[in-house]
Formats: sequence, C-alpha cells, structure tokens
Amino acid sequence: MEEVTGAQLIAEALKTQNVEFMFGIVGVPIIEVAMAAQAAGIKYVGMRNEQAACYAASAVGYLTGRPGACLVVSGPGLIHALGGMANANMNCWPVVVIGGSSDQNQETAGAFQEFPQVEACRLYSKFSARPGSLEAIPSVVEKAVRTSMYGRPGACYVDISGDMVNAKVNRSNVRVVSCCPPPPVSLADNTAITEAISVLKGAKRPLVIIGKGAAYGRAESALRALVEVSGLPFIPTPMGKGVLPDNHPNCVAAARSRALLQADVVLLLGARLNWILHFGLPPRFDPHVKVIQVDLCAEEMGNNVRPAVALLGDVNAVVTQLLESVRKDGWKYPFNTEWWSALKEKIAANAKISKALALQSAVPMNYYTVFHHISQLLPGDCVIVSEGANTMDIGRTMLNNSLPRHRLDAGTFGTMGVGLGFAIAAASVEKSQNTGRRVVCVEGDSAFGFSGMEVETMCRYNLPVIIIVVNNNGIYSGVDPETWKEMAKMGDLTTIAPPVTLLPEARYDEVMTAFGGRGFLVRTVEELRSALKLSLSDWERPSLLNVLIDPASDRKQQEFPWLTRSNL
Ligand SMILES: Cc1ncc(C[n+]2csc(CCOP(=O)(O)OP(=O)(O)O)c2C)c(N)n1
Ligand SMILES: *[C@@H]1O[C@H](CO)[C@@H](O)[C@H](O)[C@H]1NC(C)=O
Ligand SMILES: *[C@@H]1O[C@H](CO)[C@@H](O)[C@H](O)[C@H]1NC(C)=O
Ligand SMILES: [Mg+2]
Repeated sequence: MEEVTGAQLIAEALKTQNVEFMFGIVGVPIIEVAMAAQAAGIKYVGMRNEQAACYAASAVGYLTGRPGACLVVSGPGLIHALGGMANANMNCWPVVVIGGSSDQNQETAGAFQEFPQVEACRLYSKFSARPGSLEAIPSVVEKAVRTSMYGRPGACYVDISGDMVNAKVNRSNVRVVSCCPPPPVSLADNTAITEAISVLKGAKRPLVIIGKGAAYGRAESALRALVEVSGLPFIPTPMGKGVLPDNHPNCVAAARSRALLQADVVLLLGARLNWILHFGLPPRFDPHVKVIQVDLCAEEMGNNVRPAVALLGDVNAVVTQLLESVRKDGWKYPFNTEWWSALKEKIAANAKISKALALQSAVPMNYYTVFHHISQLLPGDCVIVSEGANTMDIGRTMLNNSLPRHRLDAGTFGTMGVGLGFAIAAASVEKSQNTGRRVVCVEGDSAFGFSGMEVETMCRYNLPVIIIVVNNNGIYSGVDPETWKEMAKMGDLTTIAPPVTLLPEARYDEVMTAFGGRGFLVRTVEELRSALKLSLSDWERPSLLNVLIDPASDRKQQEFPWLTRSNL
C-alpha cells in the first residue's frame, strides 16, 4: 500500500486542479508542501514577502483565468498574505492561499505562531476552511480552486495544520477528485437584450465603458465586433485598457471626463460604479443617465445607480448576444453626430496640452516628457505594470495598451506595493507561454519601496523585467537635494520634513545592481532613451532605470479632482 503525506496531497490536488504556479515563503510547517509542489510539477517561486507572493498569485489568476497558489507559514506569514487576499477580492481575481498553522494538539496553548487563521481569512476571502482530515484534502482544494473562479472570482483560503503536513494515509483511502472545469457560462434574458438594444437606439450620446471584468472574461473579440458594428464610442477603465486597443478609432479615453458627464446612455461592461467611475452620479455623470449594466454578479446590479436594463451573465456571452441583436437589427450609431464632434474636439484639445508638456526637454524632466519617450520605445505588445499616484495616473494616459490583460495596476483597492509581484507573475506567465513579450514595471519611487526587495527575486529567476522608477523624491511630490540639506540643518527632520518626502535622488538603481541586474541613473532624455533601449535588448536579466524628475512636476490642470469626495 502506498502512503502519502498531507504535503503531497495538497501539492497533487493543486496540480490536478491545473494550478501552474505557487508563490510563497517557506518555513515551519510548510517547507515540505513547497518541495512536494515542485515534485508534482508545479513551478515554485520563492518571494521575499508574503504580500508580494499573494499579489503575484492573484495576478496569475487574472492573466490565465486559473488561480495561482500562495503558500505561507503560520501566524505572521498568513497575516502578511491578508493584504494580497484583500486586494484580490477587491479586484475580483482568483487566488488560492495555502497556510500552514500550528499543530492541532497545541491549539489554545500558545503554540509557535498560533493564530485563528481560518477565522482571520474570512473577511478577506470567499471561502476559508481547514480540511477535517487528510482524506478530505483533495476535495477541499478543489472547492477552493472552484470557488475562486466561479461566480465573482476572488480569494480562497485553505488551512493545513502542521501535524497534517507530515501525517500519512494510504492513498487508496483518498477519494480521487478530478479537475474542475472552467465556470459554466450564463446568458442574459432575451427580453432584456431586446430592451437594451431599444435603449441604445434611443441614445443621443451613448458611451461604452469597458471594465477589467471584460478583460478577465475574455470578451475582446466579440466586443471589438460590437463596437465596430454599432459605431459606439468607448472608454476603458484603468485595467480595461487594451481589451480594445487604446488607439482604436472609437476610443474616446482622452475625453474621459466629457464623455462620462454628457453620456445619456452608458453600456457598462464588467465594470462597477465605484470610486473609479465616480459612483455613476453627479457631478461626474448626468443625473438622468440610463445605464445598461452587464455583470456576472446579480448583487452588483443597482449599486449606486438603478440600471435601465440589467443584463446578468458572462460578459463575453452577453456581448455576443448584443452583437447578434445589433447585426439582425442593422442599427448603427451614426458618426456624423454632434456627440462625436464634441468628443473629437475635446480629444484634440487635450492632446495638444499633453504634447506641449511632453516636448519639454528641460532637466530635470517632467512626467509627460518621461512617458512620451518611454511610449515611443516600448514594444506594442508589452505588459505594462504600474503604480504610484502621479506616476500611475499620468502613465495611464500616456502609455498605450493594444492587448487585453496587458495592464496591471493598483486597481480597485488602490494598493501600493503590488507592482513587483504583478511583474514577477506576468514575466513567469510570459516565460511559460513563450510569448516573447516584455514586462515593464513603471513605479513611483514610493510605490517601488513597498516591495522593492523583490528585485532579488527577479534576479534569482532571471526574469527580464524592466523597472522604471519615476523618481520625484516623494509621495505625490518631493524636495530637491539642496532644500533637503537646508532642512536637515534647521533641526530634527521628523518635525520639519514634509510627510510626503523621501530621500532625494535615492539610488534605487543600485538595489538592482546589488543582485546582478542592470541599473541606470537617468537624468536626461538621451540617457532615458539609451538606457531603455539597452534594457529592451537584454533578455537575460532585469533592469532598473532610476529616472530623476523634477520633484515639483505635477499633473496638468484637471477639470475634476481624481477622487470624488462628499461635500461635507
Ligand atoms: C498600501 C498603501 N499605502 C499607502 C497608500 C497611500 N498612497 C497613495 S499613492 C502613494 C505613493 C505615491 O508616490 P509615488 O509612488 O512616488 O508616486 P508619485 O505620485 O510620486 O509619482 C501612497 C503612499 C496606498 N495607496 N497604499
Ligand atoms: C496502510 O495500510 C496498511 C495495510 O492495510 C497498514 O498496515 C498501514 O498501517 C496503513 N497506513 C496508514 C498510514 O494508515
Ligand atoms: C496612443 O493612442 C493615442 C490615441 O489613439 C494616439 O493619439 C497616440 O499617438 C498613441 N501613442 C503612441 C505612442 O502610439
Ligand atoms: Mg514619487
């Protein structure tokens, strides 16, 4: 009779569920789980902080539609992963976290790293459980993987007590649980589709909003056909970028505020009316806007705005239904409307302002100049990871995406620190699928700091990620080295230094060279271009461009602040 350990059962169950990657940090009691995972054919990526490991595992879930696994030790290891679970849940990305916990016979006794882990994870996940026996492991792992993907995707947690890791059972006593299929596809009600078409046909100023749900749902082909057949203008949400290319003629992202404010009908595809879309309410939207809401989660319908039509179902399937109806109907929104003219006019005016800023070549550079030159050199098919405040917001408008699921950023939760984990995940997936696509990680200097040590992980696995730190010496803005020196002379910096400041001209590039990657200190346009070209030509190791910009550089004047607050 063949005996198997708990560690083997977990690893084999994950493998059976087609989990390709595991990110984690080992220690008591889960070293054996990581080794068993490798033996089972799972790729194990050792990270430097569980938060980044969990970010990476969830990004694999978003990119592939199948969750990555995150393996953590008991107590503090699991606590670090909670940030990643919360972020995944907010983004609706599938991830499965496996946490070791203390031995069952020491529970409540003050065991090493004892913590109520199953309970703790409940607020951060869709499903949190500990298998009641070794025999139950395959079915609990299957349930965790299935729950992470079915319905609205999210985080799931499986707890394994230390004593279960090395305990053994006879394999013949363990029920075989097969791989769970991709989620079943649901269609919207046909009468609702007819209603939606009639609302669209009545629109004077229609707008399609493409969310990351449409990206996750792989709606790109049907959606392109729908937009082209119907002639509708669209804007993407930040991670909806690339579902249709940013340079598609129907993309009106450069007139986003105008489009949101004046649209009379919005076709909302896999996007929520949360803070990113200003709740769908005035002052950013017309109070009478009719929303055709497409979502796979019934509970989402009517959040903040009661939809004129609710289309419940798989976004790709529903877009296909809409496409068929539009085709049958023969309707097309005309191009020679006042709405299209107004949008085009606004796009041209905004482009002029950005271009003027981009063409400045003074040293230190501003954000727009930096992004202008980066955008000219980046390959069109690269994965762009980005985080920061100004860095992320300005970068989003200046760096185009042409492919779906090729932009990863701070997301719904606005989490700083996700960038390097996401980049490691994207580079691992690209390497495994041999796509020849580059991963570029555009980071604010503050954002970079949260998970900065993951450059060692990139160097260790030879992942050719290009990190560009847009360094303004601080959070939103900073001070120049001279001012900093003056301030230091004036007294205790903890009472004087503005809370936004970070060390001026910090050498983030040397963090990369410390581990054998390429590092560049960049001050001018010429240095930026040459460093980026060199980095792009090197497929053997990661690079970091430390781009020193004007610490006072800012966003161009906005019509509305980025964050809608209540008027108290
Ligand atoms: C985990 C977390 N902590 C803190 C914040 C608050 N916060 C928002 S943006 C940001 C950093 C912005 O600075 P940087 O990354 O340097 O970008 P910049 O605006 O300077 O270009 C911080 C700390 C956050 N969003 N997430
Ligand atoms: C496995 O089965 C064999 C034979 O029935 C038995 O001797 C052994 O104790 C079992 N092992 C476990 C771990 O249950
Ligand atoms: C990005 O797309 C916009 C909108 O179509 C276009 O005007 C701009 O030239 C594109 N930028 C690059 C670098 O391709
Ligand atoms: Mg900064």
